[in-house]
Amino acid sequence: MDAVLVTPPSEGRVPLYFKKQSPGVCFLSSYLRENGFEALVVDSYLLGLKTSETVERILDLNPLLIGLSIPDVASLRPMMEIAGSLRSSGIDSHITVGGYIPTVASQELLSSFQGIDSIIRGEGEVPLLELMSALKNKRTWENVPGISFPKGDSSVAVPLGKPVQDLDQLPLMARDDLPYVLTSGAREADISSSRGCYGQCSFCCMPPFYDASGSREWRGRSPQNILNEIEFLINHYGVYNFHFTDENFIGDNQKARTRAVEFITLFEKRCLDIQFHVSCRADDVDFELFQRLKRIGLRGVFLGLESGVQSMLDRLNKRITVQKNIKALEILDHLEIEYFPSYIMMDAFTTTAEFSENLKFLQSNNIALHPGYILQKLIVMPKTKTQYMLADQGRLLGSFWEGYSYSMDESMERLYQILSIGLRPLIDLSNTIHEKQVDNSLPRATPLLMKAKEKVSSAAINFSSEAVQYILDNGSPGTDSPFIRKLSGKAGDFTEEMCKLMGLLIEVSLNRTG
Ligand code: B12
Ligand code: SF4
Repeated sequence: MDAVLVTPPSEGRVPLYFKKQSPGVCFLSSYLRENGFEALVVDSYLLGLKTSETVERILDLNPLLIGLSIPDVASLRPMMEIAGSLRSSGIDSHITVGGYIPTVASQELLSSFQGIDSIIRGEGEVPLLELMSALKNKRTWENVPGISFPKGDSSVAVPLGKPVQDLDQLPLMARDDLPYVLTSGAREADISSSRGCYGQCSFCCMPPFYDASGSREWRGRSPQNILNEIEFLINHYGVYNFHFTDENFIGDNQKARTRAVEFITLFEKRCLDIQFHVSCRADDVDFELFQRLKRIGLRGVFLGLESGVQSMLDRLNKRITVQKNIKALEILDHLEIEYFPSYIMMDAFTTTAEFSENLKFLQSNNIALHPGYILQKLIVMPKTKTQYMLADQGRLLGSFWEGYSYSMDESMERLYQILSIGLRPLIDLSNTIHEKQVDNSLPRATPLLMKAKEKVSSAAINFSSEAVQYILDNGSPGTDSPFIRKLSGKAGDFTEEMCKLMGLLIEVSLNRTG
């Protein structure tokens, strides 16, 4: 075997809806294959392999090159263990790492990550192929653009090459694990149709990743190239449900808008019976565009709302107004397109008044959101503007290796504790509904189910509003005070009622399919 590309094992249980292929390593694998090399993905995250099982698989394959993908900080420890075990087993393959973390933090990794030979920064296709060719032909690899490697007490970083401009030049991502996804995982195929993001949101890891990769510019595959992939997936795997994983499926510049319109026109002509989901910013939502997208199969939108409070949107550098967020919601509601908002309820500076305003925004816009979102604290990702801002203000806690954090003001901390206890039953219930939709024991979207979701969401919002009002009026109660017990009791009773309804729904849908 020439190359094995590995995704990190998960330390906890992976929910069904996360059991998907990893587009990054699948692109790398197909790019190497297209250029004449044998390449295989060992997707430990998807297949639920433990660290030791991952190491065994790699050792069995005994490849010339091992590529470890590290998308987030939590994956660092398992990947270090894998590299360490491989080395102590005596394997002499070249071990390289790539992905978001190695790209933005190559220095940190090289100074502490024993056992690896190199890091490939940025988008990996071209440099990985060059590295692979050099190893196979026993040439020097130390001059591959975008590679970093340890040298003596320090390290070398070869300047980046240009990222691939025309994404149509890349082969379609490898689909070896798609049958597993369709039978035992998310039951839909992920498609990556663009790269780059024009946003500058301070909390997001995309700007630092694309900056360190050589270009932030939005680049989209052509509509015909996407259609080819979808037809291939229908014909070979019988899949009709798709999820576009792009940061922004629509994009903001003229080129991107033109692609969206051409995409719609092409799919209108083909009349495929498909369903798909996309992600975008609220200011990408345009009535006419989304009306046409719905007609060709758009069923849901992952919408980057982030907040319903202007002061928070400004702090997050979202560069959008609350009115624009509302407008997007009105359009999607009007078109009856389901949406899943990305929402940040709290950052280091959120006040109880802002939290309360955020809840009112959710309530007044009838946002049926997963109750877990109410506990959504801003996560500090390494090398983001947020990390630097918190450090400047002396508010940053934790470290690169264990993950960063911060403390909020006392009343917000107390509120967070209360809500963590009180919302738990509603969160568990929502997770169960979601899992049952993915494994098909509940229908994906029926009016009754939408109603149930709305009820859960509004119960969670009411519960949270009561808690925040109590704190505003009386100060923070202890976690075992009568007030908290009353609130938890209410949530518990409500959950019981909803569980009965869910049981009924499951029976109805089983009878329908049975
Ligand atoms: C699809 C997706 C998933 C899929 C696939 C995951 C994966 N590893 O690809 C699933 C559903 C499994 C998933 C799960 C999770 N995800 Co996710 N996911 C995404 C999403 C939407 C798209 C990623 C993608 O396909 N990009 C396109 C490909 C082409 O780019 P790429 O993966 O970066 O790969 C390129 C380069 O990085 C490089 N590269 C990557 N790996 C390697 C390896 C080597 C050896 C080399 C040389 C190069 C290289 O080359 C690739 C090709 O050019 C992003 C958000 C986004 N829009 O980017 C979030 C995102 C990556 N996920 C994120 C998170 C937090 C998670 C979870 C922790 C969620 C959770 N709560 O459990 C898990 C962790 C999973 C894991 N350990 O892999 C965060 C990561 C944040 C961070 N950096 O800290 C992101 C950025 C979302 C966000 N904004 O918060 N995710
Ligand atoms: S949050 Fe969305 S719009 Fe903002 S930078 Fe990240 S991907 Fe871009």
